[in-house]
Amino acid sequence: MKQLIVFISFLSFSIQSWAQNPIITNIYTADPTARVYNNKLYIYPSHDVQWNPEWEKLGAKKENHGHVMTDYHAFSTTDLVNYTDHGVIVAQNDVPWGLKNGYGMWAPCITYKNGTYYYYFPNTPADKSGFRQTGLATAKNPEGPFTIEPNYIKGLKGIDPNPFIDDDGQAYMYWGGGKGNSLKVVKLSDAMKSIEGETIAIKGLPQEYKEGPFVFKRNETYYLTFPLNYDTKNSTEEIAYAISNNPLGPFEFKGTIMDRFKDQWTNHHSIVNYKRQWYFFYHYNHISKAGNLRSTCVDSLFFNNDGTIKKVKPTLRGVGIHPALKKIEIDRYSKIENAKVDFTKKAGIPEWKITNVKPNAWVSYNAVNFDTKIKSIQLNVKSNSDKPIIEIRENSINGKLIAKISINNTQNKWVSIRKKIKYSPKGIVNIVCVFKSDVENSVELDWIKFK
Ligand code: FUB
Repeated sequence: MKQLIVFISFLSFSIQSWAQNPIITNIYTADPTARVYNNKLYIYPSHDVQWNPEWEKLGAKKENHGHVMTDYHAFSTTDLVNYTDHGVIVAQNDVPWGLKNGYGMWAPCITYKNGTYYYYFPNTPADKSGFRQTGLATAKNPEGPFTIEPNYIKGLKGIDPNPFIDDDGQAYMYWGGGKGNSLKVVKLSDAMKSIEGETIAIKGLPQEYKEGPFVFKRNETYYLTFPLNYDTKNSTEEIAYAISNNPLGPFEFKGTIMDRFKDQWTNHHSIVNYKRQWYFFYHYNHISKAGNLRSTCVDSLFFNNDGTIKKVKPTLRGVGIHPALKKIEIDRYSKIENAKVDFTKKAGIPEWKITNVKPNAWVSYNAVNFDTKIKSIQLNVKSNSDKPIIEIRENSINGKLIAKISINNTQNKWVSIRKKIKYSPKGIVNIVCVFKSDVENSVELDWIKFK
């Protein structure tokens, strides 16, 4: 998979184009909060970086959990296919109350009220008043510039702040992490810069480790969703949820939204409705395969008729209608049989390929929009045998034949080949690549592109 990058030399502003999971690959991002502002979908994740031992000379100390987090970026999209990176919006060494080089900028969250965007973030305090305190930065635009408040908000010691504003205008802050009744909620003042009234430790949830609360409202029901780990020593986090008819609870536990990843301790999510579809944003270590260098992903979320949430299965394909003329990274497949995916390039912006192709292998890629007539197809392939064939079919392995490409031996070099198509699909269809070769591993496929 290769992503198009256009750097615009205007401050640190860059525009990037991604699709499929992970949706952000130029930097490692985790804990994504997705919000819709001005008809655009914005993503506010945290930013994982690799620890540099040189930083110890500057007085920095690596925390033993291994998260190293320096600053926050904001991203936006209008089609869930092309994303813009708006650059750094808040950085650790600009936080007046923060420990310089503290590397503790964990999961942030944002909300909007009366013309102002309120961005809440955890950070290591310089006054040693706790592991993390919650800071606030405000802006007039969703991508900033943000102004950081001089002090942290008193009474919000801890991690993973999640502001929620109810339909009557009352704002609440959820936050916390740990075992027992560790998730908390409190009202925020009208000015959004302090807490008001009593802090409630939310009861009725599993007593094991929880963090990262994210609350949303649908049809008068308040959904409190959160990462949950039943066995912090031997297991990893799933995303679970509870419901209530009151933002302060009591909440009734309902179960799992996303099952745990076996090879990544954390997961952290947000849920948003955009253009009449619900989406589940989360993180997984697709690129690094390391627990503390995570990448933001998105998949669709659906409700049952009774308001309960259907489990979300993480996919590589992700979401978004793919324009037919945009390069298709087929290695971010919808379904695959008798083949595998591996990196072609891991450093920098990663790329993947379809490999280990066995006889009768096929790969499908859903939701490609053929709103223009296509004439040819281009494939980036590598082959070490004569005449393996790739058929491109519509919707299924026996579907209408779009193109049939016999591939010469490329002597194990990547080659881009072009072929006239036999049939141009119409509307939104699924693309299926069927590999026809009796020789195992005779061909690898990187991407396809219709013209
Ligand atoms: O990203 C650092 C921490 O890991 C977050 O604050 C937690 O929710 C977990 O994802």
